[in-house]
Amino acid sequence: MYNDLGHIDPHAAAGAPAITPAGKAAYWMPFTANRQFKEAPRLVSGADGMFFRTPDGREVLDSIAGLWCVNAGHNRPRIVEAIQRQAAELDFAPPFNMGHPKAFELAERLVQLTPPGLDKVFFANSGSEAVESALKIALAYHRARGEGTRTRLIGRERGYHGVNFGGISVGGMVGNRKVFGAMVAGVDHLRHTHDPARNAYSVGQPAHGAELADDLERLVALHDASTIAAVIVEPVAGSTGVLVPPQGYLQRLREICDRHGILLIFDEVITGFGRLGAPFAATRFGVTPDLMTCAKGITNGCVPMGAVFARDAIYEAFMTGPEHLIEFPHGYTYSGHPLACAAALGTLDTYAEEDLLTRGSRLEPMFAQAVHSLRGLPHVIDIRNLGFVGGIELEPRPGEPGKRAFSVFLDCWEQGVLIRTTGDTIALSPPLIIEEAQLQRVIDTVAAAIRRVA
Ligand code: PXG
Ligand code: PLP
Repeated sequence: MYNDLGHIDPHAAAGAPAITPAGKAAYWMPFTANRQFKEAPRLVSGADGMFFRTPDGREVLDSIAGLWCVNAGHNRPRIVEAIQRQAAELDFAPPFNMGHPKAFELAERLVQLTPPGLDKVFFANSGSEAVESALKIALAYHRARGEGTRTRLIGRERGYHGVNFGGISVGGMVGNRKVFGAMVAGVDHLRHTHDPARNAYSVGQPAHGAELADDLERLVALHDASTIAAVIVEPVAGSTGVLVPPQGYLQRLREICDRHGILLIFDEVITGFGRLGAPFAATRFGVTPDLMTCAKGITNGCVPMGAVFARDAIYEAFMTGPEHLIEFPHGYTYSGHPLACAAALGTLDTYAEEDLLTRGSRLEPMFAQAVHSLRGLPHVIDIRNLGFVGGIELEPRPGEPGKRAFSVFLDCWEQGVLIRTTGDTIALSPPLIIEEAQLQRVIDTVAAAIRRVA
C-alpha cells in the first residue's frame, strides 16, 4: 500500500475491491441512476493535469473539467499546497461578526477580475447557494430603496440555476422541477433561445434570435415593471445542452432591464473563470449585469465555494440604517471558509501564471474546428460552440430520450475519455490547459463512439 517515500501508492491498490457492498447500499448518489450505477460503478481514485486515474490504474482523459469546474486541470501544485498550508494554520473562522485575512484578500483579488462596477463580493459554498443569495439580494435591494412591490423573479425556459428552491423556481429544467410542488411563488419565465431551425451548426454565436429578449417586454406588459425584481439568465446555458446566446440578445436584455428598473443577474457558474476565453462571459459579451453568480472554477473545483458579485450601488443601498444593525440578514456557516479562500487564491495564482483565463480565446478557432468536424456523423443534428465549450446534439432514439447520448458516454469511458451528456447533447468543456493532440483524441473517441453505439 505504501511506496518508498511512505506515501500511499494508488497503483498498489489495483485489483483491491474499490467499494464494499455496504458502502454501495449506504450511499444515495446525487443526480445518478443509483441502481444502474451500482450494477457497474465507474470510479476514479486519483487525478493529475488532464487525467483521472481509476482504481485499476487506467488513465481517463477529462474532457469536461470534472463537472465544468477543474479549469486549471487536476491537482495543481500551487492549489494543493495552499490548501495543505491553510488546513494546518487555520481550520475554521466564524464568518458572522468575525473575519480572517484571506477572505478579504480574496475579495480584493476577485473584484480585479470582474467587469468595472461589479466591485462587491458575497461568499457562498456552491453555485446553488450563490443563486439563492443573488435572488435574495435582488429582493432586499428593491425593498431597501422603497420599491418593495418588486418581488417577482424572472428566469428562462431551459435555464439551470442549481437545485435549491429559488434556483429550481427560476430554472427551466422540467425534470428538476416537476416533482417538487409549487416552489417559490411569483415567478415567470422568458422563452429559451434554442432555435435549430434557423441556427443549426452556427460557429460561435448564432445570427438569429436577438428579438427573443423582447419576451421580457411581454412579461412587463403582463405583470407591470413595478412588480418585477430581477431577471436571471445563464449567458451561455450549460446544463441544458450548451445554448449560445444569439448575437445581440444579451445586450437587448440589458437595455430592457435598464428601461424598467429590473436587475439583471448573470449566472456565471459555468461561464466564469475563463470558460469562454475571458474571465467572465460578461467580459466577453461586453454586457455588465447588476449581480453575477459564480462557483466551480473559483477554486478550480478543489474546495466548495460560490460567490455573488454586486454593483457598488446595490451594496450601498443596504448601508443606510443604524450602523449597529445587520444590513442583510443572510449568510452561511461556511461563507468565505478559510480552506476555500486558500484554494481560490492558489487557483487565481495558477490562472494568472499560465494566462488561462484568456487561453480559450486564442484557441477558440482550433476548438471550434475540432467540434464542428463531427458534423455529418450518424444522428448528429446540431453542433454549438463558444470559447472552450462545445455541444454536439444527437437525435433522440424514438421513445428513449437521453439514451443515445448516454451510450456514447459509456463507450467513451471504456475508451478512456470522460465526456458529459445532458439529454441527447454531448457537452465538452475541458480544462483550459488542454493541448491540441488531447482535444483531437477526445474528438476521435467521440466520433468512434457515435459510429459504434449511437
Ligand atoms: N448555476 C449554473 C449556471 C450551473 O451551471 C449551478 C448554478 C449550481 O451549482 P452547484 O455548485 O450548486 O452544482 C450550476 C451547476 C451538468 C451539470 O450536467 C451542471 C452543473 C452542475 C452539475 C451538473 O451540466 N452546473
Ligand atoms: N440548520 C440548522 C439547524 C442550523 O443550525 C444551521 C446553521 O447554523 C443551518 C441549517 C444552516 O447551515 P449552513 O449555515 O451550513 O448553511
